[in-house]
Amino acid sequence: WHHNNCVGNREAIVHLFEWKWTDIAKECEQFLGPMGFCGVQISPPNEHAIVLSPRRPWWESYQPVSYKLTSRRGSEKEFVDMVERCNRVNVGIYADIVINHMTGMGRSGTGTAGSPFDADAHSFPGVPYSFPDFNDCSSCSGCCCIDSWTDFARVRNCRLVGLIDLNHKVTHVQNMVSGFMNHLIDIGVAGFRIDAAKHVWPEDLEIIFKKLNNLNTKWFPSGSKPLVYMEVIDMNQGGEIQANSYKHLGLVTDFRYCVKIKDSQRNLGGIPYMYDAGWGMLHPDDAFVFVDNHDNQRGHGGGGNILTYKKPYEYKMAQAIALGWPYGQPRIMSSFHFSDSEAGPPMDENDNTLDVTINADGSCGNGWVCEHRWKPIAGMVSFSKATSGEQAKDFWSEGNQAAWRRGHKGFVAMTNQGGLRKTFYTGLPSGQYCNIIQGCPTKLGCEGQIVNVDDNGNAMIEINDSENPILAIHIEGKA
Ligand code: ARE
Ligand code: CA
Repeated sequence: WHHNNCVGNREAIVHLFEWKWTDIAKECEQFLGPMGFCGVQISPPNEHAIVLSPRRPWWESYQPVSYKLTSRRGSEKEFVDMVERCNRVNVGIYADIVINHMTGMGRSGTGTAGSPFDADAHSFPGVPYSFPDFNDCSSCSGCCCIDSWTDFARVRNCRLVGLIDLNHKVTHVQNMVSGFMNHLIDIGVAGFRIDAAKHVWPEDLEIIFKKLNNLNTKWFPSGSKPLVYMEVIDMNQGGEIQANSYKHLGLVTDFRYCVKIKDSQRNLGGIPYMYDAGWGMLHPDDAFVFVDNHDNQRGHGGGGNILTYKKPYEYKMAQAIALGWPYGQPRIMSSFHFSDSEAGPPMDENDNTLDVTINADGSCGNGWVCEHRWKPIAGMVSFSKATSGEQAKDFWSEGNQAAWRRGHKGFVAMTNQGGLRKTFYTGLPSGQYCNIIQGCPTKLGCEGQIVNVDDNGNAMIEINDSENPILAIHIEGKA
């Protein structure tokens, strides 16, 4: 449950937040496969509630109604087609799954797949779940909500923001959840993000994970287990549940990394010191890391004060550090533009999610940000693939400038204070390399700056692009 199942040396997983399956299939073929992405984290694939007030917020997807694969993002048929087409171009699908709870109290009606439900009656015939499958309120206070973060029984048995809480000690629940996961595995997914894992007892998750099938051998080596990465928000608040208590079950999100990466972007000399065991951070080998996620980019999930697409200069540099400095399993956020933190994805007057359109310059239209297509970020994804497994060496920093190499596979430099002009040992074989921050080499040649590495592996490194003051070259990016 720790292996990322990436094909070859691919490393980066991109969260195509709220994208439709049809658009993801195209993106795998046209961009993600060729650029060296490992995979896509998709938004929850199963049936969820339809929320009309506020009008179709993004978070309705986190209110399950059944495990039928019809959601706002597409049908089961479209889902299967996406998984096949992405796998065919070596891009895995990592499904975000919501297994801690169903929808919230007060909601009833019909879900996105047409299943009736009534949360107050704990009735979900589409699974089916009924009263005995849920936690009662005996470990909770009057509200039955989570009103203490240090009482582990309340955190795990009571209702997260009013969402009715499944009891994973019930065999039927274990079977429904593992059955849902196995359905996805059999279709061909490579792994899972476990939403709200902190709210499920680790021993119950273990029972569920032990029931999982191996990955589909049409795409994966026989005996492969799905990757699981669990969402556990742990900011080292005294007495709260720790991310470390889930690491035996798979990778675990490290939200402290979001703070650390922001600090190191501000002060580049701090890059090698991001791992702070004293702050209770997960060891990098256990950590699932990101500059921002769909919650904290909009102040949900205890977030805020982190870097997002709204600060492009800082964001691109932080992302270059995240993909250039070896640390954990990296995920890249790909957003839709928002000002209202509740607002759902771009949609038409009938609430249908708009297509992701691609402009002539490779950027996205229709309200989609597509950070993953920003040249410095896409270039660094190719860097992460080319340098996978290589340690960082010869870290150099002076003032607010830094550089390092990745074995003999790649070299990065960046500056936060004007230009940089200096000779470095890059570790690379002699030749001409393309600064992939400005564009990867294509059939037409290198779009940006060319760097000449001499017979001794040295090169004159010059940075004078004030918008993207970063330079990165790697073994798969010869000019
Ligand atoms: C929505 C409404 C609520 C309403 C509820 C039920 O916003 O007002 O009560 O529906 O009707 C997302 C949104 C929620 C949304 C929910 C369901 O963020 O706003 O509620 O979907 O539609 C904790 C959890 C962590 C969780 C965050 C948000 O530990 O697991 O809260 N993150 C995941 C997802 C979210 C998603 C859910 C879980 C629910 O990534 O997108 O919610 O499936 C401290 C603690 C953290 C805590 C944090 C915030 O930092 O240490 O553990 O995170 O505070 O409380
Ligand atoms: Ca729970």
